[in-house]
Amino acid sequence: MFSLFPALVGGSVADRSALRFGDRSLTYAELAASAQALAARLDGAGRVAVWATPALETAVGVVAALLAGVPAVPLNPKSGETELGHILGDSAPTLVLAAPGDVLPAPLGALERVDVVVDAEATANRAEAGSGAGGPGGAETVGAGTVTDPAAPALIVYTSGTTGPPKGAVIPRRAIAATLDALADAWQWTGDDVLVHGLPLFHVHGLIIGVLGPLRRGGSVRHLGRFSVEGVARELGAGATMLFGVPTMYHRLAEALGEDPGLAKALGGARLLVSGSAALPLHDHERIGAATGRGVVERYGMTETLMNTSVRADGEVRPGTVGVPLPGVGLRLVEEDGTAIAWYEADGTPAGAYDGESVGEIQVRGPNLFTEYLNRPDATAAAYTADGWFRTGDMAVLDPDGSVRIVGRKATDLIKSGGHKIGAGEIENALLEHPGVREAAVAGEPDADLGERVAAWIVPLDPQAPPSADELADHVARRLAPHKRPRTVRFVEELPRNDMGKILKRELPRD
Ligand code: MCA
Ligand code: AMP
Repeated sequence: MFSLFPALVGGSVADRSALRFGDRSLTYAELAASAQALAARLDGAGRVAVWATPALETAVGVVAALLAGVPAVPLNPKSGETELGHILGDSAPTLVLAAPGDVLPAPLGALERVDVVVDAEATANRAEAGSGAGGPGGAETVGAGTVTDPAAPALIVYTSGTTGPPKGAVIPRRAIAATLDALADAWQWTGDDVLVHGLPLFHVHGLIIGVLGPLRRGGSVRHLGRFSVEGVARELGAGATMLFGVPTMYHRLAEALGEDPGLAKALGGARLLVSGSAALPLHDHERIGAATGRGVVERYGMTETLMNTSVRADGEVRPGTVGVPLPGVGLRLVEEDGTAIAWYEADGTPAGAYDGESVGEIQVRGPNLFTEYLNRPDATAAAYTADGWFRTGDMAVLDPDGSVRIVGRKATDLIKSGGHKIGAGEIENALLEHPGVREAAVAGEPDADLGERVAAWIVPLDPQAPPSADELADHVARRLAPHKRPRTVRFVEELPRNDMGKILKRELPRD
């Protein structure tokens, strides 16, 4: 029997808090009742879109879809019309799940809407009366999460590439279970843990690791709605044991430490502080370590692979490393010509001799991997080597103890800003649609807060009357998403190009 949420259907933690968003919360019994009632409604639906606001309804909607065995497509509620249109056209959902009060934009108007009704009291009563689709300890009826194929698609998460619109990574149920169980092993993560975070719920980090993770363990998650230093301090001071965040969030915590002695105490009292989605800079590691006496554990993953490596809870935190391969994950470093220079079997055994310094691309395989890019067999094939390893595009060296040290990435046209992956090509295309833009180039620039920020170089159609930087930022935010907007815009007379006409991004003028 394959079950994604044994705690949800098992009834052993029925009265424990499962989810809390602001002042609204659900126990496991209440979540089971709400989600199973909705699952009954979704049974037999094709794919379902989820309007993934940082709210209780998103978590309940996704759990319901998983219980019903129906693939869910989380949508960024700030997606602009071009991005939303692409995702809806590509994934072709049959309906959209949203909270009752949510106002959905035009591209969603054509879809049937199903409101996610979360009423703790009503659902608990229904569970008691046995009139729902199955109580927490009851028989596994509609989509109890135990009967479907582990290889069946669970989620389709859109992720940017270097060019073109985002691709839908099809994540099977097996990958979710495998990655969460591997993290449980690495982090000694149990049902007693209470996780706090303020991550968005349309990415792997916030949704799979940060919501489905606690639910698989039978533990609790307290979501802040939106990240704030105060919210983190409050929850860690009130019983939360773990914090998940992107480096930008840890940077903001590090900045606030000087002014807030309570924050250092709260962070110091956590069992585990985990950072991921981008590299946590040494300076922030050091500031947090010095003020709290606690190291920040880094783990390394990707939408397509879920989690690959982590510093273990009982391991040593060494800034700059993302830890060792997780149980079940095979990992190797490969040079440009295809030679593997370091190799870890899925059981953690190192194979072959590594020279201790050569840089190679990280390639992985294991049960944590996605199945395919939806409707993109070409891109799926290109993502794998002939012998079945997934090419991450991340470049790394290994420390003597096998810890992975990421040193860069192959594609210069991928930007990681605030932990969001952003493709330069996608933004260039959006900028070129602006009537005042003749040519556009986009690249990442170092940013103390965001890690990298999106920068654009624009050749205006009319040099005497170029569009304003704000107008271009709004244009991108409206079409794609606010986090993809250029934060720096430079107007130039021409873009540096090679003989083939390709833009030489390294030669773009920087201040
Ligand atoms: C600003 N805003 C605008 C505009 N300018 N809206 C429209 N048009 C504009 N021109 C709005 C934004 O919508 C937002 O609204 C607010 O102003 C601030 O936006 P922004 O500056 O982008 O936000 P920020 O303060 O810089 O956000 C920092 C952040 C955020 C909180 C760290 O970047 C974040 O949540 N990052 C997490 C990304 C993540 O989860 N990555 C995981 C993917 P409002 O105020 O209403 O919000 S990686 C992954 O999943 C893999 C597997 C892994 O390894 O983890
Ligand atoms: P995404 O496609 O949004 O899931 O982002 C995946 C990418 O984030 C990886 O390929 C890495 O480049 C980066 N990443 C994730 N975690 C880490 C980390 N702990 N340190 C450095 N880079 C990371």
